[in-house]
Amino acid sequence: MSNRRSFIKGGVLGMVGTAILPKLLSPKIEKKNPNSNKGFPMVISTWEHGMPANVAAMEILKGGGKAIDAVEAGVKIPEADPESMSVGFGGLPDREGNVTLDACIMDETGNCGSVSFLQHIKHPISVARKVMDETPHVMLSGEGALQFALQKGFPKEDLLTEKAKKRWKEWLKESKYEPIINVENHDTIGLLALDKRGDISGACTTSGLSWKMHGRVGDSPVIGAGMFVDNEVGGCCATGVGEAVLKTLGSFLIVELMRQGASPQEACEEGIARIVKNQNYTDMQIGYLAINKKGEHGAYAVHPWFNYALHQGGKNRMIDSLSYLK
Ligand code: SD4
Repeated sequence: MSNRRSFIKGGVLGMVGTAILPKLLSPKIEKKNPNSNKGFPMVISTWEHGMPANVAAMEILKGGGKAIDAVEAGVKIPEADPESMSVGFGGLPDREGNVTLDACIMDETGNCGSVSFLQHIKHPISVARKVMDETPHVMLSGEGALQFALQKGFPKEDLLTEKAKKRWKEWLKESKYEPIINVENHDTIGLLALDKRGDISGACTTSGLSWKMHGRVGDSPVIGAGMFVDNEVGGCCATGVGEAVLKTLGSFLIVELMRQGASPQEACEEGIARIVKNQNYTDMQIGYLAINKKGEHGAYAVHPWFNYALHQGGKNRMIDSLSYLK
């Protein structure tokens, strides 16, 4: 534990360029990673809604399918589930009662697509996929993203369920906006997959922070913030208060740390260290998941009670993340 703390204090990137890095990132440190299961195919995703998402993604990988198809199929499960109140259909709305969605997807070639501030479409991840596959762009936002989705044949739907509406009405009584510490334990889904070929892809989709300002966009649709993949190195995704992730471009940072030799666990810890260094972290939760090409993974959060689903070695299970605050 003291090693982890001192690692965080020093900061991996602070060492880059000083030639200390290769020593710091020796295999000796990597062995301490409690999460260093190996092997692929694998799927990893945030929170409990990751369990059924992993199953859908693994179905594709087991049949020899591509990671990019697996990540899309996986996150569509919570997107369509009204009980998952922070993703897609049934997501909690903004202050004005609008469900606005953010999503991004990235494949093993570095291709990516994203939608932000999208309304009325149940599967923003599939719209993001179409942005990636069928346009020269990376991001479409708001009205333009909706127009594009409708042109592509996605149905226009009312995504505000009775249950979510009731919660919003309750909130309206006091209209108190505070960053949420994920007390509900079902949040943005970030999902990373490593297929049988050893290729990595990722997806991230959310209705964002509940009661947010209308028009607010979080980290989840921003490539490099909410999710990032570099097939030479690994992938990372984020959950939690998006502003903190955006300020540190967390997923890109973590993948770059792995490129420098950090294990996924070390890289996630440094990602969180960047946040707690400069931001008031006591009232916000952020969690990172990362994988590398070997099928090793890491997870770290500011607060305890971030958990994630790992499907690897024929077993799908929930794991509690390590955290900065104990
Ligand atoms: C956002 N990161 O919009 C998302 C929401 C989330 O825990 O993950 N909340 O900021």
